[in-house]
Amino acid sequence: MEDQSFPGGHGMRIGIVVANWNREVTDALLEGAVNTLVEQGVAEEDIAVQRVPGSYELPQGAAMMIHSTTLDAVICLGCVIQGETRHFEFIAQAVAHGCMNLGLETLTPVIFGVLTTDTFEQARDRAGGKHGNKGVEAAAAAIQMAAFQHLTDLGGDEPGDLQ
Ligand code: DLZ
Repeated sequence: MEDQSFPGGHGMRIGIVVANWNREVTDALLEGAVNTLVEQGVAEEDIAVQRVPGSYELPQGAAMMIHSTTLDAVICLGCVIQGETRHFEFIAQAVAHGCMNLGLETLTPVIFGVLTTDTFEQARDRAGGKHGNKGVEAAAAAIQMAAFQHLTDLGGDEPGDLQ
């Protein structure tokens, strides 16, 4: 990590919900996320992975995880590709709003790790290709938000101290 003050993930328990649609891409996002969590100190046994059919089901899958087990954050991983249909807009917007609302309602950080691209190639480029891996970014965001929440739970430092 570039930021030396980045909080570690030791002792954190992180859920990951992954969509099966465009699985080649979502598997690469999952790999990037899990590797990053482990590199940052999250124990492998504290990473819970669940699969859902498509990105549309990600918020509901995340809600099920939050309500059935104790988690410090949930990462939603998916890949929505603009096709011939208007499914793209409906799915992408529903997932984005669903993740945001779930995080606000439960105060468990819900991380939006969903690629929304015009082509499959663009998605591949962002799942371990020339434009990095959004799964890595999502894992970093999960740790940062979980640490933020721990600080606020303790009523201690200002959130700004995490920057
Ligand atoms: C139906 C659909 C379509 C057309 N495209 C995608 C996509 O690009 N990425 C994705 O994750 N899921 C897609 N789906 C499936 C929906 O997310 C959902 O699983 C189904 O509509 C069933 O609710």
